[in-house]
Amino acid sequence: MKNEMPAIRKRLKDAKQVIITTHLSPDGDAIGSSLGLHHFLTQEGIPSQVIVPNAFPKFLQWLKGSDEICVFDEDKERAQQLIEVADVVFCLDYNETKRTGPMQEDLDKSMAYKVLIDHHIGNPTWPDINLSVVGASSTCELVYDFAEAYSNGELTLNQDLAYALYTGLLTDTGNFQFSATTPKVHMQAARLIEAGVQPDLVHNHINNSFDELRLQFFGFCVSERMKILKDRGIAYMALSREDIQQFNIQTGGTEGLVNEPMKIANIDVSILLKEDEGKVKLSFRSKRDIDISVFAREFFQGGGHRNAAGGVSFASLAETEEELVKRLNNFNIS
Ligand SMILES: [Mn+2]
Repeated sequence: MKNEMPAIRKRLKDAKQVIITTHLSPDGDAIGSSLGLHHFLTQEGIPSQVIVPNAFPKFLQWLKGSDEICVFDEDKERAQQLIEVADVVFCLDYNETKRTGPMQEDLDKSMAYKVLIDHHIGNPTWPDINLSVVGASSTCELVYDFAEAYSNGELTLNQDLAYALYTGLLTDTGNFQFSATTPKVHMQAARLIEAGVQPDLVHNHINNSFDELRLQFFGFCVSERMKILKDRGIAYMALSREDIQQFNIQTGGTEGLVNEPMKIANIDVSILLKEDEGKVKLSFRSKRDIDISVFAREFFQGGGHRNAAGGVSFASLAETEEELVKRLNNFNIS
């Protein structure tokens, strides 16, 4: 990352408007990395504005600065204006602009200097500078690296920055359990704790913040909707819009649900199908070296990481389920 710093430093010094963007339906890593970078730039005396495509879940709204985030689909005129005048755009936790949903057109039009920091599989050619590392635990890990490289190894971590980055490390590693949880990730987490992060506080905000109905919804999904493909080590849950509405589930309310079947010892793959307006969203999880992103890309226009991927289908929920089972039956899980 070091080699790119002089160029970025110069761009940032000359910039009149710096914006930080992330993907649609922002998760802990998307918001954590965006706010982490924002707090770092603020510390460096560089003003910046975070813009996200749509609303993000309540369990992230305690992070400092989250109330100043511009939400594109709620404040379109302002967001468009910011993108239009921006001279530097940071693109965090995505590598295709289509992942920004309603923001895509404005981002594609923008002539700003684009800096990509991401950890998803892909080989984008559109960024001016690409600091991505495929296989890194999280974009937060890479924003930490960026901040360190930018400060020539003399990084001061303020508490707001530390909380933001810790949040993404925690959520994208599934509470430090996925295989990308390297010694380096723990080392960064240690530094963030030294900087004032209370791990239990983050954990409670993120993981222990269900309301009663949401936990009942998880129970319902596991007991009424989970199907297991015997001898294949695969579990999936297909949720209709009614299922979701019945429990009054809001944006981000199904977060983590796909991980529930993974708690079963001989389940190696878990898939969540979620009916949405005119489409079905799919989430995939796998254990060990099973690359589920290949399956997601090949059959469901998706992609992501080896052990966590997403996809979409424009058929009905029942048809998608049928298609999924058919494809799974021909898929070689090693
Ligand atoms: Mn991520």
